[in-house]
Amino acid sequence: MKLTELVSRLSCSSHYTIWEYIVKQKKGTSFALYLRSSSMIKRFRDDVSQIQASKQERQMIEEFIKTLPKAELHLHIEGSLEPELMFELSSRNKVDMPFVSVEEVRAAYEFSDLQSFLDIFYAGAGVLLQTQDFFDLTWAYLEKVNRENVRHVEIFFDPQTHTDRGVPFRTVITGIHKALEEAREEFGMTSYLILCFLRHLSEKAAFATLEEALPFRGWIEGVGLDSSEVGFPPEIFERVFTKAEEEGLRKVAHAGEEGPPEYIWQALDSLGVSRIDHGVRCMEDQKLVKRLVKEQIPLTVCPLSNIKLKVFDRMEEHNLKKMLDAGLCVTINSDDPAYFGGYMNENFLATQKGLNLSLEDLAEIAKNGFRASFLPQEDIDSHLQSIDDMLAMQSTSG
Ligand code: ES4
Ligand code: ZN
Repeated sequence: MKLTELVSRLSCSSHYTIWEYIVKQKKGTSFALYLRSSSMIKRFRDDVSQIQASKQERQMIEEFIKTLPKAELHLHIEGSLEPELMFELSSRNKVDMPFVSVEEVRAAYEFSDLQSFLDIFYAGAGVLLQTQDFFDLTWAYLEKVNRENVRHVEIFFDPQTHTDRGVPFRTVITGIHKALEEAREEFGMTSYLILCFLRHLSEKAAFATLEEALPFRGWIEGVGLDSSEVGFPPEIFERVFTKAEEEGLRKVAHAGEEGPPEYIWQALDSLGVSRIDHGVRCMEDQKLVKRLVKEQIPLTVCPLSNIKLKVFDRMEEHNLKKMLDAGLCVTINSDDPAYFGGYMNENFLATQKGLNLSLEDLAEIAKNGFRASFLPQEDIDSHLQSIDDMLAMQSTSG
């Protein structure tokens, strides 16, 4: 550690007062530190080793998170549209944007709740028009998370956001699918695509979307339910989900992000989902927690999203650790990383820091990501084994 950094940290330390040490600045960059007594020197040394130890621990945790094999199960591909690509596509497609710079776009990402975010999110998706745009969007996400050691992804897409603007279903899915195929070849990354119905639109519109999807059935693993939650209970879509099930599709739904535990019950009982997206409000209903634990229904939690959308005020107040300790199958995901300030590793890091998660907690969460995935059991087992191997290495080296 540089002495400059140390001094700036020490000046925050309650052990020292301005009278106890003198800091002299030399040439504006380096510092000398004069300590007046031997007890102060001892205290100084103790503080130095404490700071160095906590910095080393932080680095070790960061390295551990980076190296952990991870699965992302809750990612809206339109939510990975970074402002730079948004600008590139707006000029390529000659679509007007109400912003003049990338900085201005980022500055607009201050949300008060889910709806305030969705308004901006749907506007941003307006630059996506051609197959190439959907390819570029998806490829940028896959390249990014490949560098974060994400080995498997299950990606949501919102066809209605595009078909309602006149972009054909085929255009959307072809671009996304091609990128997923390339990532499989180039990175060995596995993936599934999940079609989400927008719950602020009608049951009829959802049926029409499912019909449009059927010619591409082979490219789609499951269906989901997203968009504005409160006022749009899952049971509205019961018949659409039944039809999806008849087509052999898997079923998931957003529930209990802003909506009450009752919506989670409905997602389970009316829609028959095998996974709940978000689900953090389940903790308000102990009977529901019992059911989710017993059936090990996975919850795809998105910590940075929850902070950005004010589901919790601060990460320190997030209930993820309580959920984990209650025996729930909790996973960590990024939701809409371009809007919420972080991809997978940033979500793991911020949660670890806010809730003081142990390496064992982190490994368990990463394992849950694979357990909760739709991968064949033998693939799940091999990912779980690689995480166990990593933990074993850690305990021999640490
Ligand atoms: C979403 Cl965070 C969230 N919740 C519900 N629907 C969504 N679509 C995109 N992000
Ligand atoms: Zn979501």
